[in-house]
Amino acid sequence: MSQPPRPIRRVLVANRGEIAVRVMRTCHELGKETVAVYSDVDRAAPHVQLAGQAVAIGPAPARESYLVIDKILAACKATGADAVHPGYGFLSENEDFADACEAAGITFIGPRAHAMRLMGSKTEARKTVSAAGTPVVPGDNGPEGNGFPDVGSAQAAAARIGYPVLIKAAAGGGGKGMRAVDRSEDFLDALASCKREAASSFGDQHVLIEKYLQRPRHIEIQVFGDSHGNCVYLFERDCSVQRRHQKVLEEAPAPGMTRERRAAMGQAAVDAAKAVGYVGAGTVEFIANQDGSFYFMEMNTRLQVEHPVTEMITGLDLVEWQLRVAAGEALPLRQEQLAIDGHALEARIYAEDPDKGFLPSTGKLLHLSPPAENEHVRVDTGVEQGDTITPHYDPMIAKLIVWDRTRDAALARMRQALAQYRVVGVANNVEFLSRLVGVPSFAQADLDTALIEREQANLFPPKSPVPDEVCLLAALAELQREAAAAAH
Ligand code: MV4
Repeated sequence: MSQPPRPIRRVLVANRGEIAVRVMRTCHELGKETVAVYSDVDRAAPHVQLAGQAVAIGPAPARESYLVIDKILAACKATGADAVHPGYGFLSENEDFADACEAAGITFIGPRAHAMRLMGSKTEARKTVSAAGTPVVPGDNGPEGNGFPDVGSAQAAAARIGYPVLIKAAAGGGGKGMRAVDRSEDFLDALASCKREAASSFGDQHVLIEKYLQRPRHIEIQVFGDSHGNCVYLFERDCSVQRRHQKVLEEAPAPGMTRERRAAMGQAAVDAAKAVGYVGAGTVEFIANQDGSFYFMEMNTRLQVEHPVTEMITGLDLVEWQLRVAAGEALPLRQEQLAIDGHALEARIYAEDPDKGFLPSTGKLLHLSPPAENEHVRVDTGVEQGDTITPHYDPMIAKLIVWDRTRDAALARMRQALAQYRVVGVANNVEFLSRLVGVPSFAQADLDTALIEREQANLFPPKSPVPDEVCLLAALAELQREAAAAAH
């Protein structure tokens, strides 16, 4: 298990946007050099400006640049990078990439491919963590654990579990291929429909059946393992506020969490991580009932988008921990030295149009003015005024993170920070987020994964027409801008 120390001097960040900037910042604080990789459209991007060296890796489409393992490895070789940080998304959970880095003698800042492989398959992950004692949703994966040979056995399993049940495509994920069934008389149609979708969407019609949790919450535990057998949990994040399985708002700690429940979930997460000898930053996702009972959903073997809320309540730098652990060091702190201080919220600022089904919005950021940063407000961004949001990548503008002593105080900070956020040039979700943090159920922490669905009336009020004087002022401002531009 223990590995000899592998000093890291120069880190190539195989990513772009806010996470590339964020990782480089910590690398520089630790005195490490950095290498950026960039596609043609990212040539002038902030992460390229920030890095010590930069390597062009090809055309804009990620499959021709950021996802090409050979290009990333060639960039490492060309710049003498001795480690790679994958960020999240792209190659961050690609086992072949992790293996290729190690084969090239380059430290992959993340877990070993073995852990990725085990946690990458939902059914394998369930088996592994269940054997470690981590609670999984009451359900049935079929006689051999990979689906039901016939309708009768599926129907019998549903009756044993007890309605309502959820039929899930075994090869599915992200909410695709799921059917909730309230009554036994609806089961056969739902089963047929789920199998059809599973076969067409995932090429595998196997399904599993679980007890359906109604009004669930998504609560995840940040875990960290080192190569000396140590593993700790850095408490929880509540990510229940989602839209179509995309997280919109995250917070830490989870409202209503008791000390006992936190310890139980933390231990269950550490047990799951230890079961695969997990090294590095990982997140164990649980689905929880309103009464607090919780069940393993999946384990993500990467640093998550929402890691800053954990950093804000623990005062730790998770990328620093990643670098230290990847270099073979032991975890900087033991479990009993970790504590929660205050409450943090994160809102994901996106170039998308809430009035058009959150369609991504591309274009030039004519004006971009985030709120001022201080000990209460943090803005992780990978774009600056004048940059263009392109259709090639996730249209994230920034992550807005706030912290204060209590949730109510943090909520007030978020409302204030959102009110100060100026984005002109692309449609964006700032006003939507402002409404979201204002709805009573969110303010009162009455959370579940259907909150946005349930609050449609408050979140999408009828649009009032733009008053004429506002149009006139906008036209005047535009004329003045054009005149000023022409004068230079
Ligand atoms: C569930 C569930 C209710 N009962 N499983 C959605 C995608 C995948 N992460 C698992 N998901 C769910 N599984 C049972 N037995 C409700 C969901 C679910 C959900 C879970 C977490 C976060 C957001 C969600 C949104 C819709 C449904």
